[in-house]
Amino acid sequence: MTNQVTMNGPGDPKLHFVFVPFLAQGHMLPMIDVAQLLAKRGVLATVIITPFNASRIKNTIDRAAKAGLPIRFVPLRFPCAEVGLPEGCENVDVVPTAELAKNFFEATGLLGKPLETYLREQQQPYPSCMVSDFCNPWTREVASRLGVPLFTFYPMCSFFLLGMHNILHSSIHDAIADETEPFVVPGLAHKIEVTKARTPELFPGTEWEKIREGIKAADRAADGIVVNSFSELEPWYLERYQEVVEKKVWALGPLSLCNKDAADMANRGKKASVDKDRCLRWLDSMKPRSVVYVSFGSLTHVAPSQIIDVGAGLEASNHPFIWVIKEIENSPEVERWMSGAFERRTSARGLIIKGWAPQLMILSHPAVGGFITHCGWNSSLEAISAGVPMITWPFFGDQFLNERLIVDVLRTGIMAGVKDPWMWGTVSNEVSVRRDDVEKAVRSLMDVGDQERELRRERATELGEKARKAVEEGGSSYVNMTLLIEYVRNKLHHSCNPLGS
Ligand SMILES: *[C@@H]1O[C@H](CO)[C@@H](O)[C@H](O)[C@H]1NC(C)=O
Ligand SMILES: *[C@H]1O[C@H](CO)[C@@H](O)[C@H](O)[C@H]1NC(C)=O
Ligand SMILES: CC(=O)N[C@H]1CO[C@H](CO)[C@@H](O)[C@@H]1O
Repeated sequence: MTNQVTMNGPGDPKLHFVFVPFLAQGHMLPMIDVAQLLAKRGVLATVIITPFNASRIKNTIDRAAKAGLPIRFVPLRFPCAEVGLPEGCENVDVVPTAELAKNFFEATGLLGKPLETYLREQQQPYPSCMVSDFCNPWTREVASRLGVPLFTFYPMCSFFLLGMHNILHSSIHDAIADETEPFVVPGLAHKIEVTKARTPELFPGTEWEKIREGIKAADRAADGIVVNSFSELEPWYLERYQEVVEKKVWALGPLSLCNKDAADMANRGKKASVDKDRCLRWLDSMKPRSVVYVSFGSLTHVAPSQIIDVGAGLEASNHPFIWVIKEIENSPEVERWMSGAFERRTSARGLIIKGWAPQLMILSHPAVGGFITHCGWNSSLEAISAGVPMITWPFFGDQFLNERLIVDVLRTGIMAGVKDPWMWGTVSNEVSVRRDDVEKAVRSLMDVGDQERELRRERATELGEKARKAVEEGGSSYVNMTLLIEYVRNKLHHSCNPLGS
């Protein structure tokens, strides 16, 4: 084969990054952000998606196309029927039951062949590397058959990754019988106290063993790891994590900051369920830093009794609020309670969004002074970037360790007081945080005059500034991206790939 590579600049082979996101909102959007950032630096980016997701992220796709960025979105047919999933079930947040989650992973695994075929058919330019979500360990074989480097993308922070690594390698879990007995995570720079229940393995039990082993194998084979974080946020943890995994870890975040203008921000994810202008007008009418924003993320399912206690606590706090209630949580019981006296009593200072909220736009508004969050990493990082202090309310997965990072290390948040983790795919009937505690947390975070509150706010503001600097030209994440591009370019020059020069 002759050198059929198109040129970027003098003597530079055109770089082509192939992105394989995991089909869950919180994984997909940050990875598309990486793709967009690279495309803005002149690198060709291909993002593998499915038809379902194509319709969901249509806004993002349209805007990338309008901006003339060298980015392609390639929908591959998602094999629902082959694995017994209902048609259209192409995103983890629409998988109907927890049992079917395994089928979902099985279906993603079947994308390997069509992906390879597609990439081979694309003559120009041949892929230079693959960036794959860690939940897609099947990409290891595709990358290896194509002879290109693989990078694993973790939409998480290295505090969590290192913490879990240390916990699993020290076998400290085995030494503890009680799920609720506190222990200190070994080998960290801070004293971080957790329990077994709050540090679950991501894919626990024998039924997930294949996935777990696959992830380990893909990590070993990978040239490096990409995380949605930035050096100034967790310098010690990033360094140490590189040491333990013995490979480079590129921190490219906060990725959401690549959506600078309001339209980009408002247009993330699904179509918003609230008129954006109305939302903005409402925020504009509020005093600076007076509003508390409440959202529990896209995957959790909060029980009606808990929703009612959140509402009662918000009302009792006397602070203005924006509160997101997902469709799935808007049960007849909740609806009845809302449309009764609650909505009337709080209509002057409460905006309730039923469905999907333009979160980035809300968090970036000067009227917002606090965020009750489920501590999903993307939401946490969005709040950190916006300089907004948090009330932490974790549910599952990495969220409990993220809470510790926010409360103990960054000290930009306080705890709502959640005790037990939530089981994915269930609706608990129990109230995890009672209305009085919701009220108390909102008051501690938002009431004016408390010195601790002012210091927390200052720390949050400073961190937000550092976050924004990190992604600017010359900032740490910007430079990390340059280094990643150079790394891939070097590989291309030195590989035996027929397309390397
Ligand atoms: C990312 O940038 C930081 C700060 O500039 C630097 O210390 C680190 O080595 C870079 N990471 C990689 C993988 O090059
Ligand atoms: C993060 O998750 C929240 C809620 O789950 C969502 O509103 C937001 O758009 C997500 N952002 C990214 C970057 O995925
Ligand atoms: C092909 C496919 O499954 N399309 C679905 C995409 O998502 C929308 C809702 O977001 C569905 O209505 C489509 O059927």
